[in-house]
Amino acid sequence: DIKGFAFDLDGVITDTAKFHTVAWRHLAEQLQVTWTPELQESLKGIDRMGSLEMILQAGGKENAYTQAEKEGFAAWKNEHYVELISDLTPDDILPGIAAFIQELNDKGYRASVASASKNAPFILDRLGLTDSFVGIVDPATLHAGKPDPEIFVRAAEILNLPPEQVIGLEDAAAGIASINGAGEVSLGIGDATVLAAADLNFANTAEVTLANIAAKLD
Ligand code: G16
Ligand code: MG
Repeated sequence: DIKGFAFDLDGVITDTAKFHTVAWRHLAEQLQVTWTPELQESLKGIDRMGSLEMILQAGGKENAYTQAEKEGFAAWKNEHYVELISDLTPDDILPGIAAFIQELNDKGYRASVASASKNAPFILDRLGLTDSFVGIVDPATLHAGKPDPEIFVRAAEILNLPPEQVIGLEDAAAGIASINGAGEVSLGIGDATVLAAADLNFANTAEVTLANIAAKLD
Protein backbone atom coordinates (compact mmCIF):
# COMPACT_ATOMS: atom_id res chain seq x y z
CA ASP A 1 0.00 0.00 0.00
CA ILE A 2 1.12 3.50 -0.83
CA LYS A 3 1.73 5.61 2.29
CA GLY A 4 3.89 8.47 1.05
CA PHE A 5 4.76 10.78 -1.80
CA ALA A 6 8.14 12.20 -2.85
CA PHE A 7 7.73 15.40 -4.85
CA ASP A 8 10.04 16.89 -7.40
CA LEU A 9 9.79 20.70 -7.15
CA ASP A 10 10.42 22.36 -10.50
CA GLY A 11 7.69 21.30 -12.94
CA VAL A 12 5.62 19.45 -10.32
CA ILE A 13 4.94 21.94 -7.51
CA THR A 14 5.74 25.16 -9.37
CA ASP A 15 7.09 26.20 -12.76
CA THR A 16 10.54 27.48 -11.88
CA ALA A 17 11.82 26.06 -15.19
CA LYS A 18 10.81 29.29 -16.91
CA PHE A 19 13.08 31.26 -14.57
CA HIS A 20 15.96 28.75 -14.87
CA THR A 21 15.58 29.12 -18.64
CA VAL A 22 15.72 32.92 -18.60
CA ALA A 23 18.84 32.90 -16.43
CA TRP A 24 20.69 30.07 -18.27
CA ARG A 25 19.79 31.50 -21.66
CA HIS A 26 21.23 34.83 -20.66
CA LEU A 27 24.49 33.12 -19.64
CA ALA A 28 24.52 31.03 -22.85
CA GLU A 29 24.26 34.22 -24.90
CA GLN A 30 27.21 35.74 -23.01
CA LEU A 31 29.23 32.60 -23.78
CA GLN A 32 28.00 32.45 -27.40
CA VAL A 33 26.39 29.05 -26.99
CA THR A 34 23.32 28.52 -29.21
CA TRP A 35 20.15 27.82 -27.18
CA THR A 36 17.89 25.02 -28.47
CA PRO A 37 14.64 23.45 -27.19
CA GLU A 38 16.51 20.12 -26.80
CA LEU A 39 19.17 21.71 -24.62
CA GLN A 40 16.43 23.39 -22.55
CA GLU A 41 14.58 20.08 -21.97
CA SER A 42 17.78 18.23 -21.06
CA LEU A 43 18.51 20.65 -18.18
CA LYS A 44 15.33 19.72 -16.28
CA GLY A 45 16.18 18.15 -12.92
CA ILE A 46 19.94 18.46 -13.49
CA ASP A 47 21.88 20.22 -10.73
CA ARG A 48 23.47 23.64 -11.19
CA MET A 49 27.04 22.64 -12.12
CA GLY A 50 25.77 19.69 -14.18
CA SER A 51 23.51 22.08 -16.12
CA LEU A 52 26.42 24.44 -16.77
CA GLU A 53 28.56 21.55 -18.06
CA MET A 54 25.76 20.53 -20.45
CA ILE A 55 25.45 24.09 -21.78
CA LEU A 56 29.22 24.37 -22.31
CA GLN A 57 29.25 20.95 -24.01
CA ALA A 58 26.40 21.97 -26.33
CA GLY A 59 28.60 24.85 -27.49
CA GLY A 60 31.77 22.73 -27.72
CA LYS A 61 33.29 24.79 -24.89
CA GLU A 62 33.64 22.12 -22.19
CA ASN A 63 37.42 22.68 -22.01
CA ALA A 64 37.42 26.45 -22.52
CA TYR A 65 37.20 27.56 -18.87
CA THR A 66 38.85 26.93 -15.52
CA GLN A 67 36.90 25.51 -12.57
CA ALA A 68 36.99 28.94 -10.92
CA GLU A 69 35.53 30.57 -14.05
CA LYS A 70 32.78 27.91 -14.18
CA GLU A 71 31.91 28.51 -10.54
CA GLY A 72 31.70 32.21 -11.35
CA PHE A 73 29.28 31.53 -14.23
CA ALA A 74 27.09 29.31 -12.02
CA ALA A 75 27.04 31.95 -9.25
CA TRP A 76 26.13 34.65 -11.79
CA LYS A 77 23.26 32.52 -13.12
CA ASN A 78 22.03 31.81 -9.59
CA GLU A 79 22.01 35.50 -8.59
CA HIS A 80 19.87 36.27 -11.62
CA TYR A 81 17.63 33.25 -10.90
CA VAL A 82 17.11 34.13 -7.21
CA GLU A 83 16.05 37.63 -8.25
CA LEU A 84 13.43 36.10 -10.57
CA ILE A 85 12.00 33.69 -7.95
CA SER A 86 11.85 36.18 -5.10
CA ASP A 87 8.41 37.34 -6.30
CA LEU A 88 6.84 33.85 -6.09
CA THR A 89 3.59 33.60 -4.09
CA PRO A 90 1.14 30.74 -3.32
CA ASP A 91 -0.62 31.70 -6.58
CA ASP A 92 2.39 30.24 -8.41
CA ILE A 93 1.67 26.67 -7.24
CA LEU A 94 0.84 24.62 -10.35
CA PRO A 95 -2.89 23.81 -10.97
CA GLY A 96 -4.32 21.16 -8.62
CA ILE A 97 -1.15 20.72 -6.57
CA ALA A 98 -2.20 22.79 -3.53
CA ALA A 99 -5.45 20.77 -3.34
CA PHE A 100 -3.57 17.48 -3.82
CA ILE A 101 -1.09 18.29 -1.02
CA GLN A 102 -4.02 19.28 1.21
CA GLU A 103 -5.71 15.97 0.39
CA LEU A 104 -2.52 14.08 1.36
CA ASN A 105 -2.20 15.99 4.64
CA ASP A 106 -5.90 15.46 5.48
CA LYS A 107 -5.77 11.71 4.78
CA GLY A 108 -2.53 11.08 6.70
CA TYR A 109 -0.18 10.45 3.77
CA ARG A 110 3.39 11.66 4.32
CA ALA A 111 5.12 13.88 1.76
CA SER A 112 8.75 14.88 1.18
CA VAL A 113 10.62 16.90 -1.44
CA ALA A 114 13.31 15.49 -3.76
CA SER A 115 14.55 18.51 -5.68
CA ALA A 116 17.98 19.11 -7.19
CA SER A 117 17.54 22.76 -6.30
CA LYS A 118 19.56 24.32 -3.48
CA ASN A 119 16.89 27.03 -3.55
CA ALA A 120 14.08 24.57 -2.71
CA PRO A 121 13.62 25.65 0.96
CA PHE A 122 13.33 29.31 -0.13
CA ILE A 123 10.86 28.45 -2.92
CA LEU A 124 8.65 26.28 -0.65
CA ASP A 125 8.64 29.10 1.87
CA ARG A 126 7.54 31.62 -0.79
CA LEU A 127 4.76 29.20 -1.84
CA GLY A 128 3.60 28.74 1.78
CA LEU A 129 4.17 24.98 1.61
CA THR A 130 7.03 24.35 4.06
CA ASP A 131 4.77 22.88 6.77
CA SER A 132 3.06 20.49 4.32
CA PHE A 133 6.18 18.33 4.03
CA VAL A 134 7.86 16.03 6.54
CA GLY A 135 11.21 17.13 5.09
CA ILE A 136 13.31 18.17 2.12
CA VAL A 137 16.36 16.25 0.84
CA ASP A 138 19.38 18.55 1.04
CA PRO A 139 20.93 18.23 -2.43
CA ALA A 140 24.28 19.54 -1.13
CA THR A 141 24.70 16.23 0.76
CA LEU A 142 24.22 13.97 -2.30
CA HIS A 143 27.04 12.03 -3.97
CA ALA A 144 25.20 12.03 -7.31
CA GLY A 145 22.21 13.91 -8.68
CA LYS A 146 19.30 12.72 -10.84
CA PRO A 147 19.23 10.31 -12.75
CA ASP A 148 21.10 8.56 -9.87
CA PRO A 149 18.55 6.98 -7.44
CA GLU A 150 20.15 8.54 -4.33
CA ILE A 151 17.87 11.60 -4.03
CA PHE A 152 14.66 9.52 -4.15
CA VAL A 153 16.14 6.88 -1.81
CA ARG A 154 16.76 9.70 0.67
CA ALA A 155 13.25 11.10 0.12
CA ALA A 156 11.76 7.72 1.21
CA GLU A 157 14.10 7.60 4.23
CA ILE A 158 12.81 11.03 5.29
CA LEU A 159 9.27 9.60 5.09
CA ASN A 160 10.43 6.60 7.13
CA LEU A 161 8.88 4.30 4.52
CA PRO A 162 10.17 1.45 2.33
CA PRO A 163 10.44 2.62 -1.32
CA GLU A 164 7.61 0.38 -2.55
CA GLN A 165 5.19 2.35 -0.34
CA VAL A 166 6.22 5.64 -1.97
CA ILE A 167 5.10 7.31 -5.19
CA GLY A 168 7.66 9.70 -6.72
CA LEU A 169 6.28 12.57 -8.82
CA GLU A 170 8.45 13.95 -11.62
CA ASP A 171 8.28 16.01 -14.82
CA ALA A 172 11.76 15.11 -16.13
CA ALA A 173 13.20 11.95 -17.67
CA ALA A 174 16.24 12.14 -15.35
CA GLY A 175 13.88 12.21 -12.36
CA ILE A 176 11.79 9.23 -13.51
CA ALA A 177 15.02 7.23 -13.89
CA SER A 178 15.96 8.20 -10.31
CA ILE A 179 12.55 7.11 -8.93
CA ASN A 180 12.65 3.80 -10.80
CA GLY A 181 16.20 3.13 -9.59
CA ALA A 182 15.08 3.80 -6.01
CA GLY A 183 12.37 1.12 -6.32
CA GLU A 184 9.46 3.52 -5.91
CA VAL A 185 6.36 3.88 -8.09
CA SER A 186 7.09 6.57 -10.70
CA LEU A 187 4.43 9.10 -11.64
CA GLY A 188 5.33 11.20 -14.68
CA ILE A 189 3.71 14.57 -15.33
CA GLY A 190 3.91 15.83 -18.90
CA ASP A 191 4.72 14.42 -22.34
CA ALA A 192 4.25 10.63 -22.14
CA THR A 193 6.85 10.04 -24.86
CA VAL A 194 9.53 11.99 -22.94
CA LEU A 195 8.46 10.18 -19.72
CA ALA A 196 7.92 6.73 -21.28
CA ALA A 197 9.79 5.02 -18.39
CA ALA A 198 7.20 6.19 -15.82
CA ASP A 199 4.84 3.63 -14.23
CA LEU A 200 1.94 6.12 -14.36
CA ASN A 201 1.48 9.11 -16.66
CA PHE A 202 -0.52 12.30 -16.20
CA ALA A 203 -0.68 14.98 -18.89
CA ASN A 204 -0.64 17.84 -16.37
CA THR A 205 -0.65 18.59 -12.64
CA ALA A 206 -4.42 19.29 -12.54
CA GLU A 207 -5.09 15.57 -13.10
CA VAL A 208 -3.08 14.47 -10.06
CA THR A 209 -5.60 13.39 -7.37
CA LEU A 210 -5.69 10.33 -5.09
CA ALA A 211 -8.75 9.04 -6.98
CA ASN A 212 -7.05 9.33 -10.39
CA ILE A 213 -3.90 7.66 -9.04
CA ALA A 214 -5.92 4.79 -7.53
CA ALA A 215 -7.70 4.30 -10.87
CA LYS A 216 -4.39 4.02 -12.73
CA LEU A 217 -2.79 1.76 -10.13
CA ASP A 218 -5.45 -0.95 -10.69
C1 G16 B 1 15.68 21.99 -10.53
C2 G16 B 1 15.66 22.29 -12.03
C3 G16 B 1 17.01 22.31 -12.69
C4 G16 B 1 18.00 23.08 -11.84
C5 G16 B 1 18.11 22.36 -10.50
C6 G16 B 1 19.13 23.03 -9.56
O1 G16 B 1 15.43 20.65 -10.29
O2 G16 B 1 14.83 21.41 -12.76
O3 G16 B 1 16.89 22.91 -13.98
O4 G16 B 1 19.26 23.18 -12.47
O5 G16 B 1 16.86 22.32 -9.84
O6 G16 B 1 18.61 24.25 -9.09
P1 G16 B 1 19.43 25.35 -8.27
O7 G16 B 1 20.37 26.00 -9.22
O8 G16 B 1 18.34 26.25 -7.74
O9 G16 B 1 20.17 24.61 -7.17
P2 G16 B 1 14.12 19.87 -9.72
O10 G16 B 1 14.85 18.67 -9.21
O11 G16 B 1 13.38 20.63 -8.63
O12 G16 B 1 13.27 19.64 -10.96
MG1 MG C 1 11.45 18.85 -12.24
